[in-house]
Amino acid sequence: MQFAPEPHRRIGHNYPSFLSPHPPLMALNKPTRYLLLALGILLSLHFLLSATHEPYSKATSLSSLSSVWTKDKPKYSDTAIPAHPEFDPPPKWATGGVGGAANATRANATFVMLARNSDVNGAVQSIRSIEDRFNREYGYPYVFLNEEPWTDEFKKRISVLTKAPIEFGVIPHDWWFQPDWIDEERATQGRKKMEEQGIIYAGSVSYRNMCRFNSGFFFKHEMLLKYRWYWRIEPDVMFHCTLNFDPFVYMEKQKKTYAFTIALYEWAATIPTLWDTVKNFIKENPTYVAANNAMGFLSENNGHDFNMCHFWSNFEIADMDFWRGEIYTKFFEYLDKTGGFYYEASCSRWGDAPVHSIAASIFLPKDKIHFFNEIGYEHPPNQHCPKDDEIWKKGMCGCDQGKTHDYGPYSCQHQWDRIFQ
Ligand SMILES: Nc1nc2c(ncn2[C@@H]2O[C@H](COP(=O)(O)OP(=O)(O)O)[C@@H](O)[C@H]2O)c(=O)[nH]1
Ligand SMILES: *[C@@H]1O[C@H](CO)[C@@H](O)[C@H](O)[C@H]1NC(C)=O
Ligand SMILES: *[C@@H]1O[C@H](CO)[C@@H](O)[C@H](O)[C@H]1NC(C)=O
Ligand SMILES: [Mg+2]
Repeated sequence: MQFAPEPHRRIGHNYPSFLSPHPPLMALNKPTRYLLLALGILLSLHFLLSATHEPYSKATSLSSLSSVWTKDKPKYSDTAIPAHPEFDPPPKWATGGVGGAANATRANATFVMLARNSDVNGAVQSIRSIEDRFNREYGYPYVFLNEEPWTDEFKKRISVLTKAPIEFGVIPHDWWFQPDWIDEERATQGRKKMEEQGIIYAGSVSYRNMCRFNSGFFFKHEMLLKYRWYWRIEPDVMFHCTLNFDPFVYMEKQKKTYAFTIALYEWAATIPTLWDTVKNFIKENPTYVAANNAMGFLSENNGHDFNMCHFWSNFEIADMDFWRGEIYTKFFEYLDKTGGFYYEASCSRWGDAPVHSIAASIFLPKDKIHFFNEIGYEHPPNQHCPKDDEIWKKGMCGCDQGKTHDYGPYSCQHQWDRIFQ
């Protein structure tokens, strides 16, 4: 495996040591060095321009350039590793829809993983699993996001696992950390109260940062802007079945917007402030509610109360243009302004799982939400394993069908199924 970056990428800064080319430049005398340097810059510019017909390299190289030259702007693009030169077939992007003018066979899509440097072993395991069961054949790119700079160790361990392009990005400060206008005393009280109730992650501020970031910001990151579709992956997850199809292309062809594998019932008895906020938003913006929506998944009484059903968002395949659109933007801002991500907290109530689920179920027609039965998926302690023998065999699934979450005690699959009956 060789990692020699394309020439135009060498302008990029901060190449991790394990990737760095070693120009024998320093051995030359001064004038020759400057001449070569000038030539190099010219050549690099040439490559930059000539590479612009390829959307991937265009966007990455331009963004890394701009962050080199604007000193005062913090950089959010850490490292970009291009696709392996021998990767076959080369990624072909769908423009104007699958089967459109370009007859493209690939979607405008990426994987995205939020992780800490300390998550490296779990991240390696997740990438190995998705490469094995799907992406080895498809070469969709990966974007890794972190509020801290990535360590060379993390980048090194990940970059050997795939031939697909990888980008390591840093999250803008204000998209991650608790905003100044949050009343810290009230937030502390909220955390204490939840801790007393024994709610998971109740005392953690960083968990709340993560929930808010995943709810309202990840899709605005400069590394994700150039993509429409994403597949969210977390450290320490497993994909149990070989995919004999491309889920991104499926989403695009079938005109889906949001897809899940596990739907959960959250039993925790909690004060319904998230739902009250949602209801107020709907009252103020009644036109945003979609006809034929999936409210029946969220509520037993036509929206009066929230039944705590949500899609388990550690797995998501979805259209970021929906999150970027007017309705979701207004919805997230409305929720965020209440401070609920910090005052009420615990992701089960004010987190990306219920927030994404509620938005998709109310602002989309229900047939735009898809359950991927074929995708065997495990995020401990829950897993989805296809119950249907045909699907399970065809996918060469490694999971125990008896362990599937689908109709277990905490599952909301019934609430999902019933809205189509
Ligand atoms: N960069 C970063 N990622 C985090 C942090 N906390 C959680 N994550 C990521 O956010 C996702 C959810 O966190 P996880 O610990 O798996 O929570 P759980 O699945 O709800 O138990 C995972 O992708 C984590 O790697 C954090 O403080 N910093
Ligand atoms: C797309 O593919 C179909 C069948 O493979 C072919 O008939 C058609 O001409 C192609 N369209 C374009 C624009 O290449
Ligand atoms: C991919 O999707 C993004 C977001 O919708 C869009 O800005 C970009 O132009 C698309 N790229 C291609 C090649 O279609
Ligand atoms: Mg997790």
